[in-house]
Amino acid sequence: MQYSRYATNPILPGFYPDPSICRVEDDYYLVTSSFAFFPGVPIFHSRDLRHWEQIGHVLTRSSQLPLNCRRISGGIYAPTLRYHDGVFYMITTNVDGIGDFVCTATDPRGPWSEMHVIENAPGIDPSLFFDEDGICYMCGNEWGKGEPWIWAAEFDTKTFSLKGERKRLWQGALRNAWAPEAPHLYFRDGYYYLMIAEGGTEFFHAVTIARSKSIFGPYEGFRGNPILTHRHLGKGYPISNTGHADLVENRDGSWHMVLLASRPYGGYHLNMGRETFMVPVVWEDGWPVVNPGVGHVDWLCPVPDLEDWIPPQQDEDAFTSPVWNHLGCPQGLDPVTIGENTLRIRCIAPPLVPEGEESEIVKAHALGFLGRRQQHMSFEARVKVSVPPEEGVSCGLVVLQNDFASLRIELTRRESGVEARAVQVWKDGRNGPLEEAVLGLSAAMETEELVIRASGQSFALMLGDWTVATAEGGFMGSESCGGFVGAYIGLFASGNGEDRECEAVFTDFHYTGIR
Ligand code: 6LW
Repeated sequence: MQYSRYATNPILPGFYPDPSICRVEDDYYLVTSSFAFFPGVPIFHSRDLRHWEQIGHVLTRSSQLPLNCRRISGGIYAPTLRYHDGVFYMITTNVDGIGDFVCTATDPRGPWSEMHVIENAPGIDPSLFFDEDGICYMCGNEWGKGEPWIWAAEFDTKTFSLKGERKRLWQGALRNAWAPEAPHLYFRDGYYYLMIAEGGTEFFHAVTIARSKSIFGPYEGFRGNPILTHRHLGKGYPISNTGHADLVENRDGSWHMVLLASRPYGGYHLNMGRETFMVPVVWEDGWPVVNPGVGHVDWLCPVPDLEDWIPPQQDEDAFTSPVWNHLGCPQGLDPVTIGENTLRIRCIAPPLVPEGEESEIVKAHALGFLGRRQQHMSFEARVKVSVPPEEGVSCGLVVLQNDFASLRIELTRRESGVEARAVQVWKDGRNGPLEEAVLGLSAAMETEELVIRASGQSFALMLGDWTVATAEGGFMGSESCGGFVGAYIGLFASGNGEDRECEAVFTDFHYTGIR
């Protein structure tokens, strides 16, 4: 490959799994999963495959994103993004009782349409494919009941419904395949290609492919499958879990693949969850070769010599930046009021972490939380916060993998004054009881600078320059606490069981990542 330019992997660091990409002339667009975070389905733009700008989200209204889930890893699974005849189509699954649906837009920056729910479309990971004659097909997976299959059917883009029967296409390259999912269809040189993921989204993840002369098959699996996996590289390899991929053809006829992978650190700990990576692809004898000459995903990804493009600068520390997310969809009175440099969070009832076994964190919909992804193994996050005058309320800074794994530094108003506490929440094993431990205590002022500093898995929970406690962070890896998300750095306030009118006020937030 003769390229002299490189993109740096991961192209989207932090929890950005299940990427899907499409190109319109010189512009590339990419979406990822978002689970129970709101707004949902972040969307990115690039013109050179090296720099990516988040241009917003697809699901920005509560009507598009009903989240009734009781877990952070519910909600929105794997979206696919496609463009046809002036219209962008985003198809995805809301696993909280909605199923597969499509939203459309003529401008990827929005507005996006309301959701069009698709009847009779089982499974997850739906995908659309527009054939050369303009006919659209939908494919997805059937998994869970009986044998797993990838299916496809003609899809009516006017009524957003399946036309005719669903046909079974392929069961994957592996005998007794585990989790054939993430199907995407492509057409090239007289063949329909069906690319999927197999092996499950963890260590055994892999990308496999089959092809057929006819869209509904029969599909012939590639003898060289899997075309990509890192499972043979062992758990010490710094890029793990490669899978769930999508292909894009560049203007010059070359191809790239975007995919999810994880970066374990400090042991086999995947705190940042699944991130978006990219690799070049060439076609040999009618089949794809991923990263030719290398055979796996690398830190650098050669890209075509596209015109230099610098995305508009965004201040990600400003609370108005699209990097910030709610947890659960705010309904009715939103406790979070966002100004550019000031964030106010009302001290509503639910504590940040549930006391019982069952998660309440997402059920609360309007939890007093706003967060952004942890994107680096080593980082520092700092924020100034003023604790409200009512006794019993808390506010603070948290690194949160899910409601069973977090580290936080918080201020609590007591009768005797303000107390700072460093707290760890964890479960002993995935099914063990929920534990909460106060790692350190300190007297504090009404307004403090809260700091979380991570040097790899060594975390310090601080008041300004004073370390209240330290902790090892490996317990926040998604491989041990389960689920599909990655760590967030969040600001929160709580009435600790009582709805209060008062608000915590946050200013001067700074996140600094150390690569
Ligand atoms: C997604 C599935 C998967 O729907 O994990 O990596 C699921 N693969 O394709 C959640 O991200």
